Amino acid sequence: MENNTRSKKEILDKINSGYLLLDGAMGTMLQKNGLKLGVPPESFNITHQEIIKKITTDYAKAGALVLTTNTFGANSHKLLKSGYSVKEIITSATQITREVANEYGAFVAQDIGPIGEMLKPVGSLSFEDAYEIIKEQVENTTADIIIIETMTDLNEMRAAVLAAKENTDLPIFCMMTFEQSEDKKAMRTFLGVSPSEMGIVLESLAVDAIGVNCSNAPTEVIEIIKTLKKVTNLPIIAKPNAGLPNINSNDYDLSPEDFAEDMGKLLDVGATIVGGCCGTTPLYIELLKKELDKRNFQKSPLKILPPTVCSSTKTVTINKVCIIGERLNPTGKKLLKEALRSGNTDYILKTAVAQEDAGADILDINVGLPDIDEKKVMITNINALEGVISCPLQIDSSSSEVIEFALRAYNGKAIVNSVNGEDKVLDSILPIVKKYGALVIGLTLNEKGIPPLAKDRFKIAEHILNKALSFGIKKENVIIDCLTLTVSAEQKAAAETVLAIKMVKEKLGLKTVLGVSNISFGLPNREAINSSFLTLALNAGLDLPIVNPNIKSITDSIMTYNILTCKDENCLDFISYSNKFTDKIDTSKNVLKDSTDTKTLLFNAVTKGLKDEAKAYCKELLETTDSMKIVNEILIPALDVVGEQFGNGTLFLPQLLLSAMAVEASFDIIKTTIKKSPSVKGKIILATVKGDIHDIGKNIVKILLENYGYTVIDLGKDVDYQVVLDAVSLHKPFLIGLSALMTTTACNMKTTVMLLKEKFPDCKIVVGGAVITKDYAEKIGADFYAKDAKNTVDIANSLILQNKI
Ligand code: THG
Repeated sequence: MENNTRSKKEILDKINSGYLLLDGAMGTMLQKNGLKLGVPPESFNITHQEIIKKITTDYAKAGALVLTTNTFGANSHKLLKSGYSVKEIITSATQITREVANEYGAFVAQDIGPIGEMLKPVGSLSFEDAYEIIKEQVENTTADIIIIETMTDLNEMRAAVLAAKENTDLPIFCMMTFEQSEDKKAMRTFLGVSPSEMGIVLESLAVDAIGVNCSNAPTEVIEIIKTLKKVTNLPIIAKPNAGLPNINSNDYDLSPEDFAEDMGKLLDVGATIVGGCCGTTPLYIELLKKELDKRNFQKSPLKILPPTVCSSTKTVTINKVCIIGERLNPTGKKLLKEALRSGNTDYILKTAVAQEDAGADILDINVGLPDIDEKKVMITNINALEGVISCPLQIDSSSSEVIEFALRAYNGKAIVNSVNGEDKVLDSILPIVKKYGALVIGLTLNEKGIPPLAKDRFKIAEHILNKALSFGIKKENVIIDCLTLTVSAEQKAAAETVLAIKMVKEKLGLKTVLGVSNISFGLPNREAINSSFLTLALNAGLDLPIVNPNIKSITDSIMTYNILTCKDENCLDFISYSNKFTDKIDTSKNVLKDSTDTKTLLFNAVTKGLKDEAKAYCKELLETTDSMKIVNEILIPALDVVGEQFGNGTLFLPQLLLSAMAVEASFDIIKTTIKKSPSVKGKIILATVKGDIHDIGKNIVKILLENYGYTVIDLGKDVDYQVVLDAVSLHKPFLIGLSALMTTTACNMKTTVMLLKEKFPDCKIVVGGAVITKDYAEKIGADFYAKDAKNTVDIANSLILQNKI
């Protein structure tokens, strides 16, 4: 076969100078062409090549200039039981698409969809596992473009991008799928990623085009395109569905005409690479082509992007003074040193949560100790921190190896703290900063030390900036530290630091950072000195003070500075900050009061997802408090708070799981101390449905039911339909509870309910889990929907009561 790979330059020129039309949905077309449920769509590349060729040809005839291979699920995980290898599927699919592309002058895009198994902490795959799976898909590619689409996990997207970048030279197009939060306020992916974080991280990784696919109808994704347009200069892709599927007709609710017209609205707000996802047949693409032909392409002017950092769920724009928390740094901290050496992650998490709660915008993390495996400890802690806090991180290490691994592991856009002006250091760290698209702090010192005068520190800043630019790092990603000296040793130095900040701001236009607390080493009453120095530095233009945010006077100064300089519009940040703390301040010490009430501490440990803490407080409480009181008055209400935040989109799946694990750990302690009440009430069967490996919710329900006197037969997780049926005929329970945590397995719950009702028409079924709603429960024919564990107990109790009457 002729294999005319097209040049990257040709494709990039094309997307920079005009619209590019993608094709429509392969999946729904295959269903129309006889693909049966349960058969992997990729098998058609071998068994029904003529169908694939026909669909691809129809899209080419409709005008699509990019033809996508039928390889959405062609990874070793999804193909495991298919009998086909990744290589044979991809080779065959690409060959078919290439034949059509050659005939119509189109490009071939190799399609990559989600692996089908979640990454940690929600699932079981590690980042490097995901990388290897995708590497296998791309390493021998003969396509012209790599398309990564329908992703919901930014980390899986990052793994895919790195696999594609490190193993091919092809242009990379990235799309994620968003859904509307329950309160309709924002679009986020299933794992809480908003378009802003997606845009910032993928812009940092320097992919070639980004956007949204699937999700919903064109008009529903307008806001996503607008947000992406704000955070990136990359070409924007829109590949939405033909509306919603119509349950009765197997069609989608937007006509090809309406689809094309609505796509025009996405072109209006800046999308330039367009196509269709579910439900878009060749006719949709043909009409979309007409819409494109009507328009004159206009290239958007390049915007200067504001400096931003982000975690996977929170973006921090450095357009006001932002607080960097200094406390995850072992210097001078005995307890933290011990925690790092002994692997006591909970202590570190607690320190992080306290800083975030106190108002930190970004957290610095430094784990450097002489006798420690710094790389391993850094990564363990980054992963743990990502689960419980949403602040972006600043990675502080003197080892370039640690920095590279940390940036690879970090699911966001981080700051690297720090490089200095020595060429040796700049040459080793800046390429890493560039590769992962991080921000970097440059210290104004070099092999000769810290220059005493501001003008000489300014020269080093200039040198660092020029070096960074020469490595392709964008100016807005360079931050300068004019360096704090200890005032007790160098009394005149403070004024030079302040002057240097002024010069860097005015002449280089760069953001500045400063370790404020260094000023007061060796003197009494340090807070007073820190506070004054902070004020001087802010006045000179300091953007990023590194401070202890738990000292209220310091955080107050920064928050009020933002008001007085009009950076906190309508004082909104200040008001929410102040409201949060009005009743928590210990005025005698002017610090945030650490609650000493064990009940509050346990409650907080659960809502923050701190497992070991929860366990310890639970143990302590059990000495004075009845176990059911702990469950009903602390653990369940804490889970309710977390559940509510999950529902309204302010907290995301990884945190939900951590909180559930904290409750599970508390239950383990409680179980050891109570005599179970004799099981008198009746039997209940519990199962997490087929395909779902998340059984934390179900385990909590089980323990609670047992504590209320029910006999629970626990069938475990990923339970096959037949196993549930057999157990029901054997045990004859009065209630069956089914749980599902993933959207992808909710349909297996439907099948389980259907089969149960078929065989045991009188059985009573209660369903629950993160993705299950009351509507869904009704729709699939369950008898009850339980919004949480306690609710399941209430349902069981009311059934027993009814049976008695
Ligand atoms: N510039 C940049 N990064 C930095 C610094 C800087 N990182 C480290 C440091 N300086 C900023 N961080 C700290 C952290 C702790 C303290 C001061 C600055 C500190 N620690 C107390 C001590 O050592 O006595 C302990 C206080 C406690 O227990 O909380 O003062 O300049 N780019």
